[in-house]
Amino acid sequence: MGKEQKERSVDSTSPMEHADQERRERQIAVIPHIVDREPGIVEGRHNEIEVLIEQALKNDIDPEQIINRAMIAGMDVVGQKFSANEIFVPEMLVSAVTMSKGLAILKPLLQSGGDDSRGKIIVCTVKGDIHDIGKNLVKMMLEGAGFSVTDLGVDLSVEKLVEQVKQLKPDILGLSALLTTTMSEMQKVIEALEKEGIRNSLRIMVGGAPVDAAFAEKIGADGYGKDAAEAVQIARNLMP
Ligand code: B1M
Repeated sequence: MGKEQKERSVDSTSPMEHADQERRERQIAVIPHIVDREPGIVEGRHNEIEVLIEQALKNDIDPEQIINRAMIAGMDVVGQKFSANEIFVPEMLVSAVTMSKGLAILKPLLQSGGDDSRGKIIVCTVKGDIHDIGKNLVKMMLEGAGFSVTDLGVDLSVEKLVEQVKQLKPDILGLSALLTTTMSEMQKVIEALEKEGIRNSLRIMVGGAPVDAAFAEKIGADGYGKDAAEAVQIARNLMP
């Protein structure tokens, strides 16, 4: 390609695309100042999160961007600070409360108002694990995508889960674990469903920070979602 031709192709972006790009850059730049990682989630300012989110929305920032770029990023900072002994469980808990409050505010904006007819899903956090923010987010996104989701909560025993699967007959079972020590519970669930002869009546999707695709395959799960958006994609693919 000649120099002149190259320049022309670089300039070929339409004014609309330029405007879109500028808008995106402006939004990304403004997020840290509004739902700031520091005052917002990391410092657990639960009394201010509503106002911070309102400001972000007024600035035309997409709810999913607020969640992913500001809030989840904030929780990652919390995790790093906890690992470095800069903060402890009580502070982590206040950040979690702030995060949950923020998600509740944004929830209606993520709902599609669909007819819940895409399929039936059970979600829960496995036995021994009380982390529920990621699981709640996955639930919200699945509902937003039109699935009917039953949330069985946290720290759920294998026995209770098997009982609920028999009763509710979901298309998909979604298991979340945030601790390396509770990942093995996922395998126990699958083994228990196999023992009951109902493993093949549903699809199993797993996720959570320590989980990956290789682990999912190793324990015989049908799918792994890296984040809530991917979980929706996987759930769609898992539906018959
Ligand atoms: Co805990 N905690 N925590 N904690 N905590 C972690 C997980 C940790 C990584 C922090 C750290 O050390 N850096 C560490 C685990 C280390 C490990 O096992 N390798 C840890 C620890 C050690 C602990 C305790 C043991 C601390 C203690 O008591 N000494 C204790 C355990 C309690 C228990 O469960 N038995 C504990 C307690 C807590 C709080 C209660 C204080 C609080 C949880 C409050 C709550 O959930 N209601 C808490 C928090 C907040 C965290 C961090 C900081 C944040 C977790 C979070 O909410 N992230 C976390 C560090 C971190 O992850 N950065 C940490 C935001 C959320 C949106 O992301 O949950 O990853 P996540 O979910 C994502 C994906 O993973 C995925 O999609 C979500 C959205 O993108 N996903 C799925 C999740 N589930 C899915 C399911 C799917 C598909 C995708 O399909 C079904």
